[in-house]
Amino acid sequence: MSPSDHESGSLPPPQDPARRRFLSATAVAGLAGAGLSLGLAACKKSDTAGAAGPAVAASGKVDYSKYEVPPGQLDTYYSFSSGGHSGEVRIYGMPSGRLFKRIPVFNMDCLVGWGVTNESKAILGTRPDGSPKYTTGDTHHVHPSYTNGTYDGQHIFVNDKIHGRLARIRLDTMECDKITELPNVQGFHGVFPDKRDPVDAKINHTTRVFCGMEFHTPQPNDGRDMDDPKKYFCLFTCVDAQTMEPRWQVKVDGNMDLVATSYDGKLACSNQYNTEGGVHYEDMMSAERDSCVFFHIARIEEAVRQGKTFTIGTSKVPVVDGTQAANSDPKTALTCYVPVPKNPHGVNASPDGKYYACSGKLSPTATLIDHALVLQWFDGQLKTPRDTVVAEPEIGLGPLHTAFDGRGNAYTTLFLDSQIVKWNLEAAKKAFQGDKTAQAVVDRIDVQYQPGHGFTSMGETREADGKFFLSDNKFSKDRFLPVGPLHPESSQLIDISGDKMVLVADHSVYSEPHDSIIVRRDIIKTRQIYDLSDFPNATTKVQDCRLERQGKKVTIHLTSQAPAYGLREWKVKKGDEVTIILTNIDKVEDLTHGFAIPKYNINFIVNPQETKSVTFIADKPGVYWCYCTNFCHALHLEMRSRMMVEA
Ligand code: CUK
Ligand code: CUA
Ligand code: CA
Repeated sequence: MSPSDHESGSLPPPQDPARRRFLSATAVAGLAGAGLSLGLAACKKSDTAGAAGPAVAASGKVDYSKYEVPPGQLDTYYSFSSGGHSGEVRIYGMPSGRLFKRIPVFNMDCLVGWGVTNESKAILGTRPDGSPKYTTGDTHHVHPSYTNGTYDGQHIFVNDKIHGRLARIRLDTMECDKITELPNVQGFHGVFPDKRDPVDAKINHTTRVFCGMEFHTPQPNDGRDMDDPKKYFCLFTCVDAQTMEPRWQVKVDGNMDLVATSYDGKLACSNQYNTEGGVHYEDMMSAERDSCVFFHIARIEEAVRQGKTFTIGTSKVPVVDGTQAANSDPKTALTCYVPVPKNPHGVNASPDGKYYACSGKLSPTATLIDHALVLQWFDGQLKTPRDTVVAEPEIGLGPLHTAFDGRGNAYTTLFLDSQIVKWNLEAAKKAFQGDKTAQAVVDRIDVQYQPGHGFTSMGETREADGKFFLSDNKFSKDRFLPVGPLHPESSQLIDISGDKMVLVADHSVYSEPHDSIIVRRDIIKTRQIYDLSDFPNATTKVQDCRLERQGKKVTIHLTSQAPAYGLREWKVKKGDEVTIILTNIDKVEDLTHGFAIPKYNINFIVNPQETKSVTFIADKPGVYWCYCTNFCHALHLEMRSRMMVEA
């Protein structure tokens, strides 16, 4: 975006506050330069002055104090947020916007020691030299496990777009416990757990996690077919939520972007912006329509059981053919490709289980697809997949993601308009049926600026409570103190409990959250401390601390207890392979110790009653003070042990 773009004058006369106009113009000019023509007529003037919101006085003034969390009081919600190309997941309090924790997942983290300790490396996967296989990650979508259509507080699943990995986080410790690399997948973008079993009525919780693949590649991607993009294809992967092993994959036409699942467990779906199979962006937007592809889970699993599968390269995961050519008879089809306007982004299931909203992105529309009608298509009762569409309201420019309030309204982020638009599902359906009096759009509010994902409190569950909407915006520009060329992103809190949306807080967030979820705090039950018995290698008493040598392998069994480690010093020889197993035997909640060795690149923490280990080659003779990094005691600075490496 060059400064001249701001004056490009290709927009209707300004009506909104200057700052909003500034960015919209930039973004639209940028896209127009890319050969895009957008229906600018759809850009309507916003009307956001809150009058009926619950914290808005008759004067029109918002009582912001209602949304503050005073000292000593706790938030009412957790917000779990992806960290984008930071590779992590973050936990915030809502409505305060306080950052509580950053959970390292695919990234290195020298506070926790993620990528440093043997335990974290075992989860991350290693190279033959013992270093982590990858040290970069790109998290986009976080979704917890479900029971009875709502969050059960067990796990959160998060994708890694860059290396095609799925991670699971335990919600009792808020730590990653498994990472799975999906076979033959590049650009793993959308992820969603199932909400119940499609066949067994007794299984009312998450047992599968569905993973979309955005970047089509030759299969296997080993150097073959590189110049023949027609042979490239994508895979939709089902991972077992318990074992985290891939169960099966589906070959699909086109790409997959976001993923959503039904409340009855029967369907999963993914929006597709590149049904063209293009390799350049012009090709990817050449068709007027793309698709939202639906997967019939029970039929796919039956096909896998019957062995109607193939494998790709060295992967043993069974693959079924979900291409349109192989699924022309609805009554046996594994997939249903519903046409939607060009290059959609985002698909979300409504909390009543009835609809999927697919955002237009390059079309100023949202497409509402009826769940029951998709099932009817699979039963052969509909003429075409397009007959499953029950509404397609014009909502504004650059629609990306949709959230729901549980009262029949949808809230869609408008990237180009820098707005959130509230639209009513029933009104949109009536308008689609030709009722000229029906008005789908009921409210709009400006956000600062260019929103990506938006999400409502409990909005992806049956318990959607319609209280808050968070808009995670891609640009913050002038909303915060300047901090150099890299700006923070803005996450804006909107009260949606009334007829009118009311902006009630600007929170800054580190680049770059994509998706988040807002979870009622009573659902989350965390452990206060670890349990020593969970660690077979724990050293439970100071007296048990020792050095064990087997040839050149040295193991140091060590405890930490404020303000000392269980051994004051130890000696090893140059060239020894040293493993330090450290158990924090302090039982006091919050009493964490650290362990760092200068020049050896070792740095990690142990929480109360937790055990972690590190292994390294003692290749540098000399004295190295192993010291505590986590302030734990008045003698925290004195908490150190001497490692002597003999030449
Ligand atoms: S994608 Cu980022 S704003 Cu990865 Cu969910 Cu739409
Ligand atoms: Cu132990 Cu600081
Ligand atoms: Ca397209």
